[in-house]
Amino acid sequence: MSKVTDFVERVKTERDAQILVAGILFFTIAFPVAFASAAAGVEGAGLSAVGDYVVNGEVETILLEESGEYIQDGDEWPVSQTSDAVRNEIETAGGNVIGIRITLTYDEDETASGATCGVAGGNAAADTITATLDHNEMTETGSGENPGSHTVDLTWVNLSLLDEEVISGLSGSDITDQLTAGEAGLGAYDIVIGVSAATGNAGFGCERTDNGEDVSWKIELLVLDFTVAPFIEVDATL
Ligand SMILES: [Ca+2]
Ligand SMILES: [Ca+2]
Repeated sequence: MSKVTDFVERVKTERDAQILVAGILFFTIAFPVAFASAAAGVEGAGLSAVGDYVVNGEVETILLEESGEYIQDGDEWPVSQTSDAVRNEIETAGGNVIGIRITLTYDEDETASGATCGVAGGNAAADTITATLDHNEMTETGSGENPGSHTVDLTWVNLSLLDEEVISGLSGSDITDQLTAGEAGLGAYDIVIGVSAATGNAGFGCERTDNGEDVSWKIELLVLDFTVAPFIEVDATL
């Protein structure tokens, strides 16, 4: 007797074999049905239900300009940029432009002249370097003192959602809306860099001079790529 016919014979007569077959049949049918219905539940609710969600997002930068200029004390240096200049890069990064960033670096160029400067040269007084970013009537300003560097970000989506491990009380669609800039992220970006120089004090016979500052900058667009998914708690005790 072959093993198969032997088993069939046992199923006909033995209770253990019958239970085994019933069990195999149950799991073969029940598992796919259970998984399909669980998946349909998630699919059916989609992102429209208010519940618990997790967001995974990454901000990518696209370089608009890397430049520098000597800016006289009290002067402002305007820079105009548009999203058209980097249209392909934006598309490659997913298209969701959520902000603009400027990073400025600057030293101190204060000079001292006079016979006594070797001993009475005094100290430099810090200049203030300011950058203002404008887009669609939104604006952000940030200043720093030299020597040093600082960064100013102007963003127009709710980036705080990325800091939350689990977001509750919103629908997935609401979260998506709050993180999507769409057309509003594109267009013109206006940047103004200004310097307010300060001159330090020196001793008798030495004079300090400060006409402005040599400022370098990097201007970047911020592009957010993200996914929203229902949060499913996994019971570690199972
Ligand atoms: Ca100075
Ligand atoms: Ca200076």
